[in-house]
Amino acid sequence: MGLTTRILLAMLLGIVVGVLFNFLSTSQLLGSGVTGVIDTYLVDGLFDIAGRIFIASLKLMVVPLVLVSLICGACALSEGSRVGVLAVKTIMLYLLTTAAAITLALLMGTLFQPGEGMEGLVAEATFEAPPSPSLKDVLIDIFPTNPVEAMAAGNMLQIIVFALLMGYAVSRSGEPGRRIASFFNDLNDVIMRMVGVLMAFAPYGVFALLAKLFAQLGVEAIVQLGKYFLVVLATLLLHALGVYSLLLKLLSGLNPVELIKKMRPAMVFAFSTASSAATIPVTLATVEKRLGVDNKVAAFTVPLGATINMDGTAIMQGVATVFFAQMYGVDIGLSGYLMVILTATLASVGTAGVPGVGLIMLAMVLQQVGLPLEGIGIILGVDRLLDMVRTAVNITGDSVVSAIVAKSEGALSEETFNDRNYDSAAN
Ligand code: DAS
Repeated sequence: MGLTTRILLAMLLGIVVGVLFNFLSTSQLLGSGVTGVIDTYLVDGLFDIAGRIFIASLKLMVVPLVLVSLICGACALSEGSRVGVLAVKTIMLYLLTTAAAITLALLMGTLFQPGEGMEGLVAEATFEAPPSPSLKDVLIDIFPTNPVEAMAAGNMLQIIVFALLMGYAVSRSGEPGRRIASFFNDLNDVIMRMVGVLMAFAPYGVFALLAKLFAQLGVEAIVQLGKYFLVVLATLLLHALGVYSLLLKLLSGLNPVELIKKMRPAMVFAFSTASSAATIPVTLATVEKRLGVDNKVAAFTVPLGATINMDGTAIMQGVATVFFAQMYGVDIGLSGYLMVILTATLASVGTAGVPGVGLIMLAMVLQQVGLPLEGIGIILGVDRLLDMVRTAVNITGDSVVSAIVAKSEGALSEETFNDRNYDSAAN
């Protein structure tokens, strides 16, 4: 049985076991003693430990993989001096898909009115908005003052800038540069092999994360905010299966069904971890080995996308903004909606893909349009599950843009892309 199949089965099994434990806990069918043992030794014990180790093992590989693979990619790109063109194409497509996502979300929120009749809902918790970074701060912060500090902090944009600069310099260094490039290519192979080794343990990690989450998931919050939850979910699916498919077909002629089937392992990782950043090693390996995107493109587009391209997050922010405007009876008008699109798109540029970052950015968006932040405390209860789904959408958007850009640069193997061996997973 291939790794992809095992990961998908582990996901389903984790959800079933989690829901079962949730039912036993809420129904007290087995008595508080047995339920207490399950919670203590399994849910908060074995599952919690295995899940955290799994996420740590993924995060372990992010910085070395992004740094080394991007230096290799930049070396190869610089020979064709295509770095600038690649960067412009990639960033333009990422901003386009994010703006499309939030526009779709505002339309769906206006159409289905999730906030209608929700006046008087009480917030679960208060929420302080972090200061909104200005465009100037975001641009200045992209350039590292200390590469070691950037790597230690996992500052993806600064690591990307440093790696691009280093790769460019290596490609301009004649014979010594060729030796260094060869070293980095060998090192990249070793790191990708390490990712493959870690992925072999993925089914256990995915099972543990999902079993724990669904064992503790509060269903009542989802019922109370059912309409909001369903509108976000429907918009995420519409964007992932509709907008991405259209974009991929129109701009590259590639088959969107193939892409979705091949990206399943990375989607499950993103869903399980709720972190685009932690999923980078899997997204990168999957985009290269299963979609056939050359490393010189994927090494740039995937880490960049995990940081600045969060379409799923933008969708939640769009629907949540309409939900709050309706709930508080505030008419933010067309200018307000345009401000939401701009703020949400910019807010996603400077924030890393980690669990819950979408809510932090939502605070910036709400502040921009003058909506009270208390509303965030109301949707907190359903946000974890939505975060997992929108993270899977985020990395899917990264893979779609990677394939489009690679195809346009003649850096995508269509033979690999169309190869139906779905278990030649990324390892
Ligand atoms: N969990 C974030 C990510 O990793 C998305 C979000 O919080 O909305 O992409």
